[in-house]
Amino acid sequence: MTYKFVLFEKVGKVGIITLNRPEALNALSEGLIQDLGECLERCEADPTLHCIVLMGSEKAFAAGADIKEMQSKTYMEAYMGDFITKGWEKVSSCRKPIIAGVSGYALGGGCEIAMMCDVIIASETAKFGQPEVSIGTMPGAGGTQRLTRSIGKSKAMDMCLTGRIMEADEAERAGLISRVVPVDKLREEVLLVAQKIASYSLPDVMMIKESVNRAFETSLSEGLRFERRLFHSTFALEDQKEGMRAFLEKRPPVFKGK
Ligand code: DAK
Repeated sequence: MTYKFVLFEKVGKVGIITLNRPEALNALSEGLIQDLGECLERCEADPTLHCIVLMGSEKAFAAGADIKEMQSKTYMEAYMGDFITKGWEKVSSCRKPIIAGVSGYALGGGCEIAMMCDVIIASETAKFGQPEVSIGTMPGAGGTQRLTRSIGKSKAMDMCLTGRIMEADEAERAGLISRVVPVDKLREEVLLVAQKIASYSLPDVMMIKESVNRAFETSLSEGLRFERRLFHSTFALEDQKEGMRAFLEKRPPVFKGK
């Protein structure tokens, strides 16, 4: 299947989605978000895919929601139409791990989509920001919430209230991203990380993702209980028996994803 605004390719067990609206710096139009949502659904449904990579171009991961589409919307149109909610939630509700590979601008909704992913790996040229305040609005896809949980109140306030840009090195120090790599190595590094994750047992990987995400929704004691329950359940996996047997037999494991 092909899409108008995203490119899709499979490399082994990794699905690579590339946002592809270069003339608008990958501004997240309704069409692009719809394509992204459909492509993610397809990755979720494909049992041969264990990990997803989401990238943009070298100049822009995404420069935000499409301002041309939004500018003339009325309050009633936005509220009653649940404006740009649907496709966006496909990213945060995806159960397989998603690695964002960010180069260039990740602004507004672009920064928010990156934060919906599980790991952000950025090139040295990456620029993160929530500049909505500068165009008369505010972050609307999790910017005030995920950024605050990620980099703390003071920096999140600074970003959202001033609309300033945060370069890759600061983003790494602040904990927004996990690694910074040279721009010409970004795809290769992101793919290596995705392939590493994809080499493990898929149910294990999905449970780890679910458990880490619980940390944002629960108290510590409830989160620990949740983690313990999932940990116990991994003993029902053939992959747990195989993984530990392989360790004892000093050979690489062969995971079956069950
Ligand atoms: N929307 C539409 N077009 C955009 C765009 C955007 N966000 N960003 C760039 N473009 C277009 C430009 O209009 C230009 O098109 P032409 O004029 O050539 O037709 C083309 O991309 C190249 O852009 P520039 O000429 O401006 O390129 P520069 O290198 O000079 O500047 C820039 C790059 C990224 C600094 C600049 O383009 C810029 O400031 N862009 C806007 C950034 C921004 O304000 N983003 C935040 C948008 S608000 C929600 C979900 C999401 C959201 C809200 C709610 N829900 C789920 C409820 C998100 C809101 C936002 O993201």
